[in-house]
Amino acid sequence: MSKSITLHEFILLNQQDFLFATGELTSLLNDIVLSAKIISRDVRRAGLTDHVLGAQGMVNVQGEAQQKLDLLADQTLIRAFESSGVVCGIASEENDSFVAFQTETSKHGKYVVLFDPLDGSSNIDVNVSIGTIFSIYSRRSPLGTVATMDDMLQPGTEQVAAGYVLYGSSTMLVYTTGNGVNGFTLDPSIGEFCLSHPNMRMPENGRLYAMNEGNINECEMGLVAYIKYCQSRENETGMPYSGRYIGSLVADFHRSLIKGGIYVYPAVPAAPEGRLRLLYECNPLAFIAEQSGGLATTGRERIMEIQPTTLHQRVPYYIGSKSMVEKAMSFLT
Ligand code: AFP
Repeated sequence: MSKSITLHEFILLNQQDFLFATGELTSLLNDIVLSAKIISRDVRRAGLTDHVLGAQGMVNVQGEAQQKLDLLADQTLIRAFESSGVVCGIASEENDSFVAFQTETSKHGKYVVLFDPLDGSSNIDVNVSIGTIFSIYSRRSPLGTVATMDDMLQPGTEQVAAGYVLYGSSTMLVYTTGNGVNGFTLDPSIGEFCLSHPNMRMPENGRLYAMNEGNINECEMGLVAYIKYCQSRENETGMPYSGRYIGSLVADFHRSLIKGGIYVYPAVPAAPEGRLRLLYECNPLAFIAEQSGGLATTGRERIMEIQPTTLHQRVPYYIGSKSMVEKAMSFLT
């Protein structure tokens, strides 16, 4: 049997991909790997200990009930980034504002990290897949100073790296640094992520569509027509597509990455800008989608080209197989 490559080895082997590499991004990715192992351990124990399952009793800036595991994951990541020495600040879906680290070492950190510590948290208590999503940017403010809002509000095209950890039937970490997408599965017996999905390519087309169809009567006519097309024999397969919706974007996206498919979260009256957050969810997955051959748009414009104006900005989201996203967009006026 050939020896599997661990994520740690893979990151080191690919360090030369980064122009003027100093090892700092490598070290940051390794911090994320360690946090992923800690969060995965906590997720796997959900239900066994009191401090993991259930609501924390607080509501986040988006008005959503925070789960205990949301906060545990958030704190795990913030601690890792604060002590990394290469990150000057972070922004997280769970916090009202961004955090600028205050130590001298942090002020010299080159990077900012934006993340959703636990995406799909309403699925925690029902034992359905959830995930962590992250996005890394080079800071814009001068080295030696504290991070600023300007560091956080960068378009997705500026991402240096992005990825997600999926706590599913196994724990997987998928990431890109702009040179394709690779996936690693956590082998619990050795506590290491091993390269299991090298050079991931999203199928150009698919026959699975995902959206919260409870909202269908609230959607714009073009989207209603596209969903009818998915359900008809009019599409190129001559058979209705299958509907699949987990309600954890990261898990729905992962399925599209492997099998092909489209995920849509449109603007609806209850969420006039859409529900998903540009900085924590949409941009990182858009980077992975594009790097694997897929597409991510608002239905009208490329997600990664949007200039963010606020930290918790939301956007309509169409992501998945290139042909399917293009087809969906052709229905919108
Ligand atoms: P939470 O992380 O707050 O549970 O949000 C999950 C999410 O952002 C995304 O992962 C889901 O696809 C989407 O919301 C689910 O929204 P609906 O419940 O409206 O379908």
